[in-house]
Amino acid sequence: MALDVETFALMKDAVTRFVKEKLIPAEDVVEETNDVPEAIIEEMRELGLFGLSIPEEFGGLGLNMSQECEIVHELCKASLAFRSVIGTTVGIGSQGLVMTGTEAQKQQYLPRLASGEIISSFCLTEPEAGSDAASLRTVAIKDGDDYVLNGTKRYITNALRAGMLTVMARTDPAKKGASGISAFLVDPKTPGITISKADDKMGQRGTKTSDVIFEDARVPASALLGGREGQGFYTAMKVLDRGRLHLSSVSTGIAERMLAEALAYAVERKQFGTAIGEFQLVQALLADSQTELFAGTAMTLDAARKYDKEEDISMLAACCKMFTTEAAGRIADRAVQIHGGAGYMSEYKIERFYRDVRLLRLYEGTTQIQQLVIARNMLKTYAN
Ligand code: COS
Repeated sequence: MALDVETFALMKDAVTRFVKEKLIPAEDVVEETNDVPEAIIEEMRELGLFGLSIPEEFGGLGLNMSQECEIVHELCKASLAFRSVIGTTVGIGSQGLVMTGTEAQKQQYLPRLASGEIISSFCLTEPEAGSDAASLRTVAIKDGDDYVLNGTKRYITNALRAGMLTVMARTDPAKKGASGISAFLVDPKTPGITISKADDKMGQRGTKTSDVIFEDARVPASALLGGREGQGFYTAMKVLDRGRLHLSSVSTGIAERMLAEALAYAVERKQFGTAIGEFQLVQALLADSQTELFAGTAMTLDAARKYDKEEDISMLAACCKMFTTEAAGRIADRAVQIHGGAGYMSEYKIERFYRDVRLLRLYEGTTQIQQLVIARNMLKTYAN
């Protein structure tokens, strides 16, 4: 599944223009209102951005992973709030359905997700189950033709905007680990579901996360993803492998933007009678950032190409996620340093990006979880 080379080039061009002409000029509005303007979301629909990863037969663009990474990189040269609006629908919220959904489930949701008519969210994390995702406590107990859901999900991106939730819940409470978990496609308007107000965060204003609370929420048996119990955790892990490549491109995109801001400042700002970019210590900051940006972009595309060839990329995705998100943190820090005192002032966007990128090292698996995934894979390969 991939868009042909010429159409893809046009698409990428359109996104580059959209970022420059519409998104970057709207960054301050997003910051002030803590929301993305509806007119921009409408333009995202028109550009087909909600359907990037959804197969063409269901109305999406059907990009392969390498193409998705390239588009996401472009999009993330603007504030991360814009990508977040489409992020869950393109990535973790919909891909379980694309990978394992029944034909009827795909027909029910994918065309509306692809057009952006509805947005999806991925409900895995809970108050007591973050890194240890397999310990989740939300239950879905079979009752006649239905399942009854009880539990709380936490920090759920786009739950407030969502028309479909992919919910991981324990269908077999007797099984404590991964094998007792199933996934459900749930309408957030179902009686018994409450979505809390948006969380206050360190950064990434305009993105929306909130709790999703299930109190005897009754869903039909047809909501069970793929029609099979006990598959939810495995599906979530596969979705996260893919999501980690997507997030690596988020990281390289915003890193490129921060470096561009730092370079422009270094050329324009004069001290000791010359542009600070002429000083070798500032050049070292620029060069280190450029090198890490190139490395992160190259490794992500390499892993994405392997994903497209259906190779197992669990370990590589974790390597990419760890390197690119940590590098984005370092690049943000150097960009602030190059800006000097101005880098601490809200008037310059770099302090905002510095706060925004801090989240990258936390969500969809912390750096420490990526290390664990990488080392476990190495040990497994050695043992075999
Ligand atoms: N693809 C498919 N299956 C996978 C998998 C993957 N990438 N990773 C693990 N599994 C399977 C394992 O093979 C194992 O199968 P069995 O039940 O048949 O033995 C099962 O899942 C459990 O795996 P494991 O024993 O490795 O699970 P752990 O509980 O030790 O933890 C980690 C696995 C830590 C990697 C997982 O919980 C994780 O990724 N945590 C972070 C969660 C996260 O990213 N949260 C972000 C919130 S979503 S925005």
